[in-house]
Amino acid sequence: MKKSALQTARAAYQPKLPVTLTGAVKAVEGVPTQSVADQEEIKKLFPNTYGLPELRFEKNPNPVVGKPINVGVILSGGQAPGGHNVICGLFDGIKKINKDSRLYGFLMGPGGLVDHDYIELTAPIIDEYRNTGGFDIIGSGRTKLEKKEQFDKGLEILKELNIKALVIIGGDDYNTNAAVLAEYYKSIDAGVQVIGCPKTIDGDLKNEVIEASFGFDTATKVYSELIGNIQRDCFSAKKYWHFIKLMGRSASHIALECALQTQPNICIISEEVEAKNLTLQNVVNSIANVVAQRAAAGNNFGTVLIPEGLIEFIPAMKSLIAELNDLLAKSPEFASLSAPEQREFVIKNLSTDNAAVYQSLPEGVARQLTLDRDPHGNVQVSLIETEKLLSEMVGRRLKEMKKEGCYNGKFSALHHFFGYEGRCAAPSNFDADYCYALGYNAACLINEGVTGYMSSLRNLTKPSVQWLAGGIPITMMFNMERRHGEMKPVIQKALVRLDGTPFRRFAAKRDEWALNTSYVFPGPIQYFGPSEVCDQPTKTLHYEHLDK
Ligand code: FBP
Repeated sequence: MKKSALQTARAAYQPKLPVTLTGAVKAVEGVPTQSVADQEEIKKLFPNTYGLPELRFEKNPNPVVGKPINVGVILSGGQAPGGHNVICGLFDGIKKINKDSRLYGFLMGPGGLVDHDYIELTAPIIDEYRNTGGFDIIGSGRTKLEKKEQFDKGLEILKELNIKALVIIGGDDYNTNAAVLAEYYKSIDAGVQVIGCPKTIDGDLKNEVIEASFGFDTATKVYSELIGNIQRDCFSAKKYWHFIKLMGRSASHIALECALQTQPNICIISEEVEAKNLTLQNVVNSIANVVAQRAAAGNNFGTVLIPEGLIEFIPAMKSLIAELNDLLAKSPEFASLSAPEQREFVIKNLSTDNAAVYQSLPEGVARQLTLDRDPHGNVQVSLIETEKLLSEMVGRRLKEMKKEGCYNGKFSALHHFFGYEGRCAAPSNFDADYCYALGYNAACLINEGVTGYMSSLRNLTKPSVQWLAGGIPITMMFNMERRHGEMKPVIQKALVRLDGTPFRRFAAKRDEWALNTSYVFPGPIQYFGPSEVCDQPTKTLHYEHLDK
């Protein structure tokens, strides 16, 4: 494939490892850990991998030469910038342990393990992908690894290739699967370690011990560039309201980070909508009020950021979606019905309140709510056109306000959805370094012989050489949640904290941003140049560190 000039220049970038990882390391054990909730239940489900200690790496003054080790790697879920560097770091890490170590990549996600689809990742292949965006080196997929038959089938190929450790790069769902797999392989003495790496542009795989998931930094920088460009256009033309939906299936971290970077007129935060028990109409009214106030000052333009997951956080909608999830999970016949029959089926089988909410929605949106769930039972919110739903309803509300004499402006809306534009961007310096170090660190965890751990780097607002490396038992992040109509142990998703500094900074400024036009235009990611332009972490990470 022909390379762009940037790709060629970027291939030469050498990610900066934390100092600790630049030589031989030894692991120092912390105290035994507990899951974040439902401890007794989770302990019972994970008898072999529950309660393990946190691990911190230190330099080892007495290194020993490691034995060659064969490792498998899987990319899973949505693409996130930096995935290739995790694999490059892992490759370099296992080669550093012993030059005869080998790396195998399972193709198109976890399904590749079950179907025995793989390639060996050799140095020439790895070198083609250093510091590039995308997951195309081995592809990704959303197959859920949860059944014993899948684990056993996977084990056949792992044994055949003499693979002693498997690295699963994924979000909360796939790291949940990694922990389940680690427990199973340990319980049958399979001799295969499983290590997870925190990936997702959504930024919702983080907690006290995992500071950030990779990809969030680059993706939010790309979206912020686009929002900035739109704001400059909107400020120049002064005639459109731009409704911009941003990816982030559940949490609003992406929307919040982009708001902090670009200072739009409005940004909705789903977690706040839920906490305040707002209805869809409340949200619409608040947007319409800002539109009216700006119109009164002669400004018939503006920007509204909408998190993709909003719909699931509106309490009435949440209850409707939860009931729909259960109903659809136990109604296989639903898929074969025609569209009108499906509507009738849903209305007939839902509780009265939820059926009323369902019927009150525009038909298109109601239908979008019943589309296929992903393999983890999640509604595919990226298919729901919330930006259009909101602008339509705002338009209607403004007409009423005109009649009431409290609005006298022009409202013309344009719609955007930013998601895929950022998921495969060339990783920022932060993500290039973070991902490479996550992969390299995973190799160190493998060398320690541990299983059921997530690769972890902390102190992320400091230059990468000062990051702290180690491993976190995945079961520590677990709680019990309802999935596909059943209670399951899963990694707790990190939602936007309304008491956290990132949200509080936004909340303190949003009224000013609503009425005054205070747009910021971040411009494109810079890979070369002064550190204050090239190496800044996200504002979210920066403000979260102020909370520590
Ligand atoms: P992950 O949680 O797997 O990282 O996916 C993130 C994401 O980009 C979400 O923001 C989005 O809702 C979803 O993937 C879309 O996935 P797909 O392209 O498979 O429909």
